[in-house]
Amino acid sequence: EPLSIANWRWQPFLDHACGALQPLELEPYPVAPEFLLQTSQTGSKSKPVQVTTATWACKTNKLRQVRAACVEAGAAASVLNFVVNPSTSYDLPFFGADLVTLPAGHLLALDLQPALKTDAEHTKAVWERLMPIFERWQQRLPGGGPIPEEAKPYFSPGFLWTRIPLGSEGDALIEEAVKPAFRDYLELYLQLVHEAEEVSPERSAELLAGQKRYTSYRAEKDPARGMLTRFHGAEWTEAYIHGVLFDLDKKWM
Ligand code: DBV
Repeated sequence: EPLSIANWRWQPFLDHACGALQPLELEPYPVAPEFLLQTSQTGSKSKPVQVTTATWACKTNKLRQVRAACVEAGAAASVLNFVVNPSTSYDLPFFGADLVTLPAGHLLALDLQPALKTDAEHTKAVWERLMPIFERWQQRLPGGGPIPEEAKPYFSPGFLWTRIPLGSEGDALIEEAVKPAFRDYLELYLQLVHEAEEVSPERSAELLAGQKRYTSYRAEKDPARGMLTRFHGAEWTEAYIHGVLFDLDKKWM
């Protein structure tokens, strides 16, 4: 079912992704009600801000979990974090998008992230097709600045990463470069999914080990932890991060 959040900046991106997934045979991916939709208040007593955090999720035969974490908090924050977790029976990367609007500006990340970065069988064909897309769009966008050294094993060389100021020029850049980049990354990803064939149990075990490293890293270092904790409390946030957003350790498969 489509998810719609009033006045949410990233709604067109989620709508596009849901539309692009429609040709696949989508099955429900269960999410507990307190994570499907959570509302809270933030800001000061005199200037309260309503926060909505919502989750959209599904799965397919080849994709263990497709999920979007969506935050709408007016001027305080607007986020779409969209991650596709492939089944370990297929030699596929993750799709990751982090579209973040904060009072200080937009912070935007797109990537097809490897589970096994140093394994050419896992990366070569993906990177060859990703790099031209990366180059086309990154050159139109400002750089995002340094990323933590420890994060590097989890990025591809096609990691698109930009920081854009708020305002109409930034809005235009998002429309003219970030939106088509998002479409191109997702289109390539879904093409790779379409082409993927089942791997051996031995290969699947390697992919599982790589996915687990990636997922624990993302859960441990989630840059949204502080924000979500402020909005919804620590208990809810830890359960959301480990039980929904990066749940591979729980839903063993
Ligand atoms: N990031 C998440 C989830 C979010 C989320 C689940 C539900 O993984 C939002 C929300 N990312 C989010 C927020 C910030 C960032 C930052 C709110 C800002 C934190 C802050 O400034 O307070 C990409 N996202 C970042 C940063 C990076 C990424 C490198 C900056 C980190 C920093 O400065 O410390 N997230 C990272 C990444 C992917 C991703 C590579 C995949 C493409 O999703």
